[in-house]
Amino acid sequence: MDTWREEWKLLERKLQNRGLDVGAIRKRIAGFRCETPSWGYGPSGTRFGVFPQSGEARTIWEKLEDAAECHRLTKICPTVAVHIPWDKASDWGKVQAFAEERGVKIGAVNPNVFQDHEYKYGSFGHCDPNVRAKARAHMQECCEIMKVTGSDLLSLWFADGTDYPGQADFRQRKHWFEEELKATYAMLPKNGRMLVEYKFFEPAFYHTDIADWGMALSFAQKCGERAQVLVDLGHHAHGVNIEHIVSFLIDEGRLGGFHFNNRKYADDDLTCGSTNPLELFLIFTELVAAEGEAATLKHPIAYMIDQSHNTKPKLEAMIQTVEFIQTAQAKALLVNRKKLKECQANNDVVGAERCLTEAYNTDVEPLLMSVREELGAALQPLEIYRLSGYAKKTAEQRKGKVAGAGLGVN
Ligand code: PSV
Ligand code: MN
Repeated sequence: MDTWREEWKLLERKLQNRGLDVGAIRKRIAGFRCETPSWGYGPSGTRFGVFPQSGEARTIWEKLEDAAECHRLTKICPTVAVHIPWDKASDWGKVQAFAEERGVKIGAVNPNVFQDHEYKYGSFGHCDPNVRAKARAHMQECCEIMKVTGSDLLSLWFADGTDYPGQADFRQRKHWFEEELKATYAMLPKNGRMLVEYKFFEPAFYHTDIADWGMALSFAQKCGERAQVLVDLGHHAHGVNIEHIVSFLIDEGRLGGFHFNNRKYADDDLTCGSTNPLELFLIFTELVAAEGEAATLKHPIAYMIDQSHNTKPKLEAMIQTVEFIQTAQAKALLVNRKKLKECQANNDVVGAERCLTEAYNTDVEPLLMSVREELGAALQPLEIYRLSGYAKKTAEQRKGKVAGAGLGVN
C-alpha cells in the first residue's frame, strides 16, 4: 500500500475522533473551483524590465493550452479569465471552442481601461466626456465577448486616480463613476454579474477613485443586485484585517469574487500563501463558514487567481498556487465549528483560538491526495508537472515566436 494511503487512514480516524464529518469535508474540497488568469501564463515584468521565459505563452491560444494543462493536473481550474485587449481575438466563438476542446472555458472578462494613452488622466473619472465614452464603448465590447463565450462575469478594475492634491475634483469624479458604472451594469448579459475591484494606490499615488471596499460596495449597491465587490488580497494597506472585510461583505450579500495572490510590501502579485499562509487560512475560515450555511450566501463567490510571476516559471507557479489555495481551503474546513461556537458563547478566548490552530496545524496532504484521486487529478500536481516534460515540449514548440512589447501582450 502507498504510504499516503496509510497516512490518510490515520488522518481520517483522527478527524472522525475530532467529531468532524469527513464525507462532507471531502465533498466541499472536491467541489471547490478556482479560475486562473490568462495573463499569469504570458510575459510579465516590473517597470524595470520584462524578462522573457523560454516557452512562455504569447498568444491567447498558448495561454489556453497552459491553463488546460493546469486544469488537467488539478481538475479544479476549469475556467480562464481573459483581459481585453491583452487577449484580443477576432472570433471569440473560435476561442471558446478551442478552449472547450482542451477541457476549459472562458471565465471572467476583464476590461482594460488603463493602458491606452487617452487614459492618462483616467477613464470613467476623466474630465473629457470623449474619454469616458471610449471607456464605456470598451465595456460594451467586453459585454459582447461575455455573450459570445457564455461568460457571466465582468470583472472591473480602474487605475483611475490622481497624483497630486488639487489635481481633480473628488466628488465630480465620483459622480462620473456612478453614471458610467450604472451604464455598464445596464449592458451586462441577462444573468451576468459585475465585480467591482478596489485598490488603495498604484498607479495613482495621491488618490484612487475606488480605493477601498467601502467605496466599491457603495458603487455596487447603487448599480443593483448583480453588482458585487471583488477582493484582491494585494490591494490593502498593511495591517488591514481582510478576513473581517470578507465576512462583512458576505453578510451584505456583496462578496462577488476574489483575486488570490500574496504580497510582502505592496501589490506584489506573488504566489498566494507564500508570504502569509496564516492570513489565507483565516480568510478561508470565513468563506467556508458562510458557504456551509446555505442561507448565508446569496450567490456563488468567484475564486480567481491574479498573479504574474517574474522569476518563477509561469505554469509551475500557477500549479503551486492552486495547491496552496486548496491546502488553505482544506485546513479551514477542519475547524470544529460546533466547538468554536461553544467557546465563543463562553468567551473562552484561548479555546476558540485553539479550534483554529488545531485545524491550521493539521497536515492535510493525505486528505488532498485522496480527494484528488477521486477527482481524477494528479495526486501531486506540481510534482507530476515538473516530471512531465511539458515545459520542455512547449519551449521547443514555441521557440522562435516573436514576443510582443509590454505586459500581457499576445
Ligand atoms: C490591478 O492591480 C489588478 O489587480 C487588476 O485586477 C487588474 O485587472 C490586474 O491586476 C492586472 O494584472
Ligand atoms: Mn486584481
